[in-house]
Amino acid sequence: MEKQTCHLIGAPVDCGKARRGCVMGPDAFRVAGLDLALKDLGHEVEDWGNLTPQTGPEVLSSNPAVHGLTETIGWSAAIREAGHAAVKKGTPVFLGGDHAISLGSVAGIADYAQEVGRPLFLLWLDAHTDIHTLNTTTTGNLHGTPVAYAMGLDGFEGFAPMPKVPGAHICYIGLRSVDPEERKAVAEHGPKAIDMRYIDEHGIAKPLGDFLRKVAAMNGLLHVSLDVDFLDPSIAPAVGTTVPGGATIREAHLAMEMICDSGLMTSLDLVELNPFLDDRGRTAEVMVDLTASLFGRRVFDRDTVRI
Ligand code: 6HN
Ligand code: MN
Ligand code: MN
Ligand code: MN
Repeated sequence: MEKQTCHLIGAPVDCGKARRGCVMGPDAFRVAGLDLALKDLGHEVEDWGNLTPQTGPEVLSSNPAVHGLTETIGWSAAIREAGHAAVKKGTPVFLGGDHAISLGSVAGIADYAQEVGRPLFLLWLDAHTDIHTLNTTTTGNLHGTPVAYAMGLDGFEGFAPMPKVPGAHICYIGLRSVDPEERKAVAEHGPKAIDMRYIDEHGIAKPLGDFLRKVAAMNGLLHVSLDVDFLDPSIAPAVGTTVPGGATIREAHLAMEMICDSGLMTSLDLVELNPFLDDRGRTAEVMVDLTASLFGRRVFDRDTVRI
């Protein structure tokens, strides 16, 4: 792959759910050697350090379950601004933090996509659909909402409006925990939803390849959002929302290798790593290895492999 300038943006957001620990995520990625892995591949790395949230007036939701709203809005604004600045210079890599960081990261990239007149596509690698609105969430955990916000669904009062990403430009892979209201939203708004059963039956290459071809055909920008719980908990225990039956290490690497080969990815989120739950850093290391595959690490080039 062409050499990139990777802009590491630490977003230690921990208010998108009740269980604490993602605040340590950005530093765990650093300790696990993310910058060195990227430099070893010949890329340039600029580490922006960790952002802090903007401050603003208190915002209350009419849904009493919702918590951490004002802080999450402040984080979104800060991450959006940084993401927008970074994507003009290179490839932003947002280091979460819980998945609420994507309320900001996707908005910042969408602002840029609108400026350059290109469509934005989202590849959401996750056990969950994260498509609740502030009105449908029953846990009140805002890390379960960024896809709905990106699509422009109602119920995000208090958040700055963002350029909409149409459902047809969104592809989920890895799904295995979807709430009833989310099921309805997916059916109605039309993201492509690849669940684990589909992967069991057909593998990951076919649906991912189809989506990447569509992004290429439309000259799209591609934002990849990688939630730790996309992976099976046996290989990635350090996440608060483990769901059994996730992607294997090879399914995940194959996805990264295919995305890399496509040359389409323009920004990346690494989210939901909770180092407090990790087993001697192994989840952080798996995430760094996957990121390395995404940025070109290979066993062999495809033309060296002889069959
Ligand atoms: N994540 N649907 C559940 C909820 O609380 O709304 C889980 C959300 C998980 C969020 O994967 O980033
Ligand atoms: Mn998620
Ligand atoms: Mn998830
Ligand atoms: Mn829910």
